[in-house]
Amino acid sequence: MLRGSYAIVAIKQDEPGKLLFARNKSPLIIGLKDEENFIASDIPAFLKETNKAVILENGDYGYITENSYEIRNLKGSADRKVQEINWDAEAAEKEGYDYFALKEINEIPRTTEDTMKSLEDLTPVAEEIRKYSRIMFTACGTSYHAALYGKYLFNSIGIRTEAVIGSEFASVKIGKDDLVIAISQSGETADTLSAVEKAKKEGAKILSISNVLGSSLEREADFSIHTLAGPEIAVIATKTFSAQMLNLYLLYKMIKGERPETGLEKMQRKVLELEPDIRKIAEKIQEKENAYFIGRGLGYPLAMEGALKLKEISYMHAEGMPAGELKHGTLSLIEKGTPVIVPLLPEMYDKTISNMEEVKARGGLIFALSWEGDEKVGNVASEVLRVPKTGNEEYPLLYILILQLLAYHVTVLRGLSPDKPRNLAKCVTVE
Ligand code: F1P
Repeated sequence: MLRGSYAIVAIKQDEPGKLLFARNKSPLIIGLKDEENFIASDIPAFLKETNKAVILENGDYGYITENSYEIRNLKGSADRKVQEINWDAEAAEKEGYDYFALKEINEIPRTTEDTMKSLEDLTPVAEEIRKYSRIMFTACGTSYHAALYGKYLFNSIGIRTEAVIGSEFASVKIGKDDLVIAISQSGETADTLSAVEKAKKEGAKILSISNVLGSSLEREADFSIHTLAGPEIAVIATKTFSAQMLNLYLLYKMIKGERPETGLEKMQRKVLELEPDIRKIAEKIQEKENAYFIGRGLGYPLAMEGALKLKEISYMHAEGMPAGELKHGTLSLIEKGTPVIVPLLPEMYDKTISNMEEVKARGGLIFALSWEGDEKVGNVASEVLRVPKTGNEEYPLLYILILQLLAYHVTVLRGLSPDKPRNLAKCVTVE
């Protein structure tokens, strides 16, 4: 009699040693150990106990006891494999960090290193992408900002690419020659899954980019990229977002026939050293009511993400937008002391600087993200955070750490928990 998405575990009064379960479109996973079994909505819940997991599928129901389990399916057979999860249990612990969010931001260079080591896995995907006449990204929230970054990169090499928010996908016409790239760290976001369902009905092929092995999204997809960020516990996406961007960057480089920049993880480690300076800026921002993030080109998705991260966890009102849009309305809100954060890039540099001048003229406080050796920015910004000099496409992979650390520190300074923002969930399984 149940409809919609659910993952239920129940216990019968007269059989306390038996846990009954049923799932549809919401995650549910069995963990297997000798003389002890587990059932949870996510792998990290039992990872300390066991790395053997059975990922349940839509329509599965059954029971577990301490030493047995049975799975049936509403529509037919339910022969589910036991999978070995290669995440280590420590990855799901705080390891001395105050919050998971901080630990996970600090794990970005390691994720980059791991991703670079398995670069060849992306070669067949890059070849696949070339076959389609149009690429349609779909994703929600933070993952949508990765999609925007991918759209800018792919468009720059002549691939027709669009990015559509999952919940808006219903109004888009999809064709058989389209490849839909669905991005979701959890792989369970209902809006993204229904976009995929629609795209499949209309004949498109699906490539998924997700961080959770065996997620619903991965199972729906024709091809998948598994990001190597390991378990992400904080509600906000940090290392998974950076891993999504990195994978898109690597695909772009492969399609273009260029080698990716080496030493990205080293540069990211250098960026982490800026943390004391970032905290000082957070001290200046934390008492404000509003913050604006502006960027051009690849700086635009970053501006969007910087604002989302800040508002999600610090509850400060923040808006991200293309720098050129500022004068079309939002400039009226800039007054003395309004913080404006600018991820500056070599592309459209002078135009972005002139947008910064517009802000400065109204008394706005400009915090710029730039690189070592960029002199001009110092004349217009109140403070500059400088990353190692690299290329236009690579700066977002460095700047993101600053934006995440900024949101983190503003939040902690405001006495809030960056791991568990109110009203939000890690896995959004409702439309
Ligand atoms: C999408 C998302 C996250 C956000 C929050 C709520 O998740 O919007 O970006 O940080 O956790 O959900 P996903 O589709 O990437 O799993």
